[in-house]
Formats: sequence, structure tokens, C-alpha cells
Amino acid sequence: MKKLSLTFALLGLSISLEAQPSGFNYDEAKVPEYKLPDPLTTEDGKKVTSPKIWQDIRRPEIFSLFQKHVYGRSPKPSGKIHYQVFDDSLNTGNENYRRKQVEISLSGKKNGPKMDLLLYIPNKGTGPYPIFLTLNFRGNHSISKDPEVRITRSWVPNEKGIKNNKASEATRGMRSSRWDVSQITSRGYALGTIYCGDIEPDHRNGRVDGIRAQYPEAYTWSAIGAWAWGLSRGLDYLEKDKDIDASKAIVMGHSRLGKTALWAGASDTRFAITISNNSGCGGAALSRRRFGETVKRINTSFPHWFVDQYKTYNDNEDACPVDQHQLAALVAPRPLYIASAVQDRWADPRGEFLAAKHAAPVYELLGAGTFPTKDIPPVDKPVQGAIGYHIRSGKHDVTTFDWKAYLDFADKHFN
Ligand code: GTR
Repeated sequence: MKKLSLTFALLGLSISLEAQPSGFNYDEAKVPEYKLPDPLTTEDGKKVTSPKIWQDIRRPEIFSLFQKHVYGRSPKPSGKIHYQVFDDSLNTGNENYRRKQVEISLSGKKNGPKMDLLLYIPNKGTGPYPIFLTLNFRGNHSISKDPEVRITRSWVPNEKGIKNNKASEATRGMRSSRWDVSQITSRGYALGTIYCGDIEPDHRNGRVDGIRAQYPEAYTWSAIGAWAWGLSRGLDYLEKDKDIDASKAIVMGHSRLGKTALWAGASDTRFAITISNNSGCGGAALSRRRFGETVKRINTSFPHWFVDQYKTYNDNEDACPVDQHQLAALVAPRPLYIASAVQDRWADPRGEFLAAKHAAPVYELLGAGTFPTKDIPPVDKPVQGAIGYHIRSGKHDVTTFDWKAYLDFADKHFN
């Protein structure tokens, strides 16, 4: 998406806008009327009146609807875990944390496909530490300037300094502004990250080279399904790592990987907290609003992210039996955070907020707490209950502000 910043003065106020693809609706007045499927009414029309009915009937129903219509059905893991810690060092150039790198077999087979997990572990206090587990877009080496991080050997997109889809020193640290490792570790949390392309390369034919190729065709899953599944394999490993308190694992992701974090949090209830940063269409934003990115557009640009069935909802959102507030509700009763950014209109900030709001009745039914606001809160003022939300000033990104809000939220729920 081409982004361009325009600054203009309106009534003496300076407002900065991020240009978004044209031909899409950014006008709230033009959002069509829509009716959301009720998370608390079963498919055969019965009201969900108790936590038991939610757990036994409605939750499995919604989960399998998302499998069938949106993200696909992922295979059961082999149950075997093979991994090798190939780096464990205090020498990170930062006194707040040490580093570990682990090669993890995805299929449980010693010689099968592998992914690299990069861990930054706090030096302060004594472990085991709670952890943010995340995927990254460009390789573990892109998240920090640390010269010891192994450069990914997986496919990467060609961009500045990158040729033949092979990563190099050219992209070391290119995304470091999004990863506030110092703040995270100095507050006593570990950070774990895996390159999504180690699980499946992010392109239309990625299925052929990624983990999906290893499983029988009977499993109709998607790239987002595969990435989320990979996060769970990362968590399998973390359960064995004595530095980490895997009962306090927070799955967090940005944008397409925010969509993935939501599906991972919905699919794997071992994740104690789920965080979606600017996840937009196919993530937290309500599809029926057709604000900014639409189902048709996302299926056209990124057909591999979702199952084929999802394409039948192009210009046909109301026919989809689920909407994204129900994905949020699948995380209940575990804490959930959804974050937006003012200039990220492509991701429909209001639609992301409304998903949180319409998931809240499920949290209330389960006695898990509430979402303590009825309206979208003021810019840069996080609201944190069982569900947290903020709309940050600025663009589509992950910033120090976002990390502080997530750390505050985690502290609130863990301490
Ligand atoms: C955009 C896409 C969004 C979002 C974003 C990203 O091009 O339209 O849905 O996922 O990419 O992942 O950065």
C-alpha cells in the first residue's frame, strides 16, 4: 500500500492524514446498515444463557464456522518436539537482556522443516519470565541491529538490497523501531519472535514451499492458519524452556500478523493473553462495515491468507455466517487487547473498536470482566478491562506507546 503523509490545517488545527488506496469507503456516513451475527445465540436460534452453554455448544460452533469459512482447519501437531538451542549469550550490547536462539522442528521430525525462535530474556530479577510471542515480517535479524542474530535462510521479498529472495545484512535491524526490546525486558518480560516465512512464505504460492506442503490435502487451511499453527509450535517449545513461564504467554501481532495473533489466541487456549495491533480486515475489523479494506480487496491481493470459501463473501459480506467480533469472543474469558491507529483508516479503527465492544457480552456472561467503555475512547487514552483497546495517534505501525499499553495490560492481568 502506498502511503503518503499529507498535513493540512483545518480551523487552525494541524491534522495529519495517511493516504489510503482510493475507490474504498472512508466515510462513516456511507457505512451500510448491517446486522451482526449474535455470539450469544446458537445456530439453531437458542439464547446462550450460561457459561456452560457457551463452552459446550456456542464456542465450538463459532470456532468451526471460522475454520470452514475463513482460516481453515489446521492439523494436529505430531506431539513430538525437536529443538536445538544454537545460541545462548549475554553479549547483546544491551544490559537489559540476554539472547537465545533456538531452531525448532515444525513437524516434530528431526530432519523436517524448521523455524528459528529468537528470544530476548530480561537480565533483571529471576525467571521464569512471562513472554510476548510474536511473528515478524522480514526475518529475526530485521527486528534488531544485534549482529549475532542469524539471518533467515527462508524466502524473503525482494526489496532494498535484497535479491533472489535471499536475506542479507542489508535488512538487519530494518524493523527495529517496531520492537522495543529494552522497554519489554526492563519491565520483566521476555520477547520471542519467529519469522512468519519460516512457517510459510508470504506469497500466493507459499503453500507449496511452506509447512502446509507437509500435510495431507484433507486439511484445507490457509497461510494465516499455518502461521498461527507455527506460533503454537513455538509455545510447545516455550513450555520446555526453564527461563520462560509459558503459563504467561502473550500472543501479539501487527497487521497481517495481528490477524494471525487473533486466530492463534482463538485456536490455542494456552495463550494467556491475545493482542491484535492494527489488524484490520480479516483481523479485528468488522467485515460487514466495508470501511477501508474490504473482503473482496483482501482476497484479491492476498488470496493465500484465507480459505477459498472466504472468496464467496467478496461483495457479499452479509452472507458470511461469522463476523470478526466473534473471533474476538473466542478469546474469552482470557484477556484480549485490540489496538488501532488514527491514520490507519485502511484497517477501519472504528470497526476494530466495535469488534471489542460486541465481544464484551461473552466476557460478561463468563464472569471474566467487561470492556469498560461504550464509545471509542479519546486518542492515546487506553481503556483496559478484560478487553483493552486504544486508538493511538499516528500511522499503521507498532510504537513504544503500543508496547507500554500492552505491558500495562499484562501487568494488570498477571499481577
Ligand atoms: C496490507 C493489507 C492489510 C494488512 C497490511 C499488513 O497491504 O491490505 O490487510 O495486513 O498489508 O500486513 O501490513
